[in-house]
Amino acid sequence: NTTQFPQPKTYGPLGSLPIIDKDKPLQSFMKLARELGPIFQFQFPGRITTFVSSAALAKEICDETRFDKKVGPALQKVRAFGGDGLFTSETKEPNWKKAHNILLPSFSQQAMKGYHTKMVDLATQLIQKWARLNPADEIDVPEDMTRLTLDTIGLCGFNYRFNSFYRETTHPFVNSMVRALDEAMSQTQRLGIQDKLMIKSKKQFREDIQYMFSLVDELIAERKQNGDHGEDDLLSHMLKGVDPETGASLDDENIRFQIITFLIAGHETTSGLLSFAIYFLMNNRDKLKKAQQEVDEVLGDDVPDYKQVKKLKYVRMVLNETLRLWPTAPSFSVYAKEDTILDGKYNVKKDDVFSLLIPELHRDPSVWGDDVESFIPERFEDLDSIPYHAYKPFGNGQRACIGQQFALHEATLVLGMVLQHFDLIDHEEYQLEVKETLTLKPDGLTMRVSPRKPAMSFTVASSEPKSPEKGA
Ligand code: FDE
Repeated sequence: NTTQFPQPKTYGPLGSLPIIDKDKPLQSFMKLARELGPIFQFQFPGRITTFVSSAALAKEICDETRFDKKVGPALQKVRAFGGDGLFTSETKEPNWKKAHNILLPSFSQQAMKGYHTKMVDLATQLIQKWARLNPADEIDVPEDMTRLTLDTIGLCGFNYRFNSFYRETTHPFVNSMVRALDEAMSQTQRLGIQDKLMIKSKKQFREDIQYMFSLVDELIAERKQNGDHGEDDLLSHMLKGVDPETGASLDDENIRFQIITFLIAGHETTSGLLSFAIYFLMNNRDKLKKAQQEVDEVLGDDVPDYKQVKKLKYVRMVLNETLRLWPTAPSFSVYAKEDTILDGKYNVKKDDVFSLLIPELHRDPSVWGDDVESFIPERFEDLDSIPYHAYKPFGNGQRACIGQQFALHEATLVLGMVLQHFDLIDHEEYQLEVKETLTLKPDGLTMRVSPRKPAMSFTVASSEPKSPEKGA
């Protein structure tokens, strides 16, 4: 039997592309899922993807014996600067497994203890910046969160300080990265002939990639030259690590791709997460109060240590619920390894591609109930009660996010400290607009803060450099 997948209207060689909002493709697909149901086929120019958005179907395409990660057209374009780094490599490329094995220990719980002090350093820079604002000053939330997360992955990963809080505008690396990501996304939406005409964008693309390579290559060269001074960061693991399976280590070109990969993956997604969390808390004052109570009990006036962050259970639940409603990496794709049958009725051919619409999966009423749009962190009180395939903000299986613990520790620390120090003021009655790049962000979210503690009452001793001795 051959049950057909539902499908929207098509327009000749353009397929169904004309019905998609170019600036908000993901939100267009979410809308289609609501019209056509939890599985539908979509005709792009020259290729077909089947979108999936129920827990039952997610369970099937997350079965790694039958499906494997697909590096789709967008990720293909990102390979121009991500190369065969973890995020953009095929599972069967030798460098995927090798780098996965070498880098896994860098993201263990044990490793997080080592990153904690550095994370506090940057969280403190954010708190101090906000503490010094005048009451009427407005904060561009995604912008400051991006400063924070970029600097955090830079410092924990490569002992490099982007010093974004000391800059009026974003670091040139970020400009290049954002422009290159944007161009990669746009290239996938252009038709062949259109794309050939974009000579200027292509030149910019090449220049941006060259700039990213040169900054990163310098970082690698510097570390090699100066030798190791006991740094225990990602870069030192990349340079020294050997794959326990094969005894092989990473070559310089792959290290370059990994660094760029971590800079991209480690900052866009986490800054979006923190920004959405602030949005949800501002709009759910009772949850905000509850989180603040926990923070006051657990942290008091302390600069959080590693163990205290682990005790911020409700803050962690706030982040989980934020990732349910707006998972900042909102979809991933798989291909069928062999012919198979889906849901007992759909014939699937080898290499057929499926994309999971994570925000829709996270709104499956059979799992989450009828109030799927409500922000209720209490859903995550007991993690074991959540069906494994109903919640996928960090992807699936062996190709799931290697940075999950890193991102959650960082975000819990930062949100905890923000709540410890400030009341959040929604001065404009912000209406949510979700902006789409490779990731999601609340577009144009601003707020004001009012300090909950007398100015400068918090200790910054652990991160402030000691002033030099007089006469020394
Ligand atoms: C990954 C990831 C994923 C999957 C994708 C696919 O499948 O395609 C997801 C979904 C994610 N990731 C998500 C997320 C969220 C957040 C917040 C994050 N994420 C964060 C982070 C940080 C860092 C550092 C990272 N992240 C990283 C990463 C990597 C490297 C990857 C790849 C892996 C493999 O091996 O493949 C990912 N991430 Fe994430």
